[in-house]
Amino acid sequence: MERTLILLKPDCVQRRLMGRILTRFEDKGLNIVAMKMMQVTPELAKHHYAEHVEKPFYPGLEKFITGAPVVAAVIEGLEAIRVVRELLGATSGLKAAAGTIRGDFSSSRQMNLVHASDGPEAAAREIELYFAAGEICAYSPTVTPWLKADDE
Ligand code: FUP
Repeated sequence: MERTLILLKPDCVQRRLMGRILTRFEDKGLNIVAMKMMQVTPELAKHHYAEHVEKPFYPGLEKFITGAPVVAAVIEGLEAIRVVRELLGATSGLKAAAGTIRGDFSSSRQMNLVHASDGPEAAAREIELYFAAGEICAYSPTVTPWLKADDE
């Protein structure tokens, strides 16, 4: 089992797409084990996007990500980091394949609705950035035996 961090970004909240997008993860059989709505501060944005802080697009990205609340969540499942990234599609909504979340709902590189960790190190770092250990609820949904075989 892997865990990954997602953020429903301000455009997702403002466009009232939270429910429809969370449903895509639930429909896939992934398990939401932590979730909260929160305001990203400029300080948190700089930690989250540490690799981008010096880039020319960063000021606009910070203004966007701090411009309305986000919903942060931890998603758990087999190969969850890759599976969630594939459900999102390419970074730019203009390039993302139809059928992916961004391909279906976004026409923007910046306003691409959802963030997801891009690897195991990022997932560990980002989960810790947004959640205390006690905020993560490990549980096994009763439907689990109908989602995968025992040896998967
Ligand atoms: P991703 O891994 O899909 O989150 O994408 P990146 O790490 O490459 O970029 C982080 C965020 O910066 C993306 F959500 C999009 C945004 N971005 C811009 O707004 N402008 C750019 O020129 C590049 C990225």
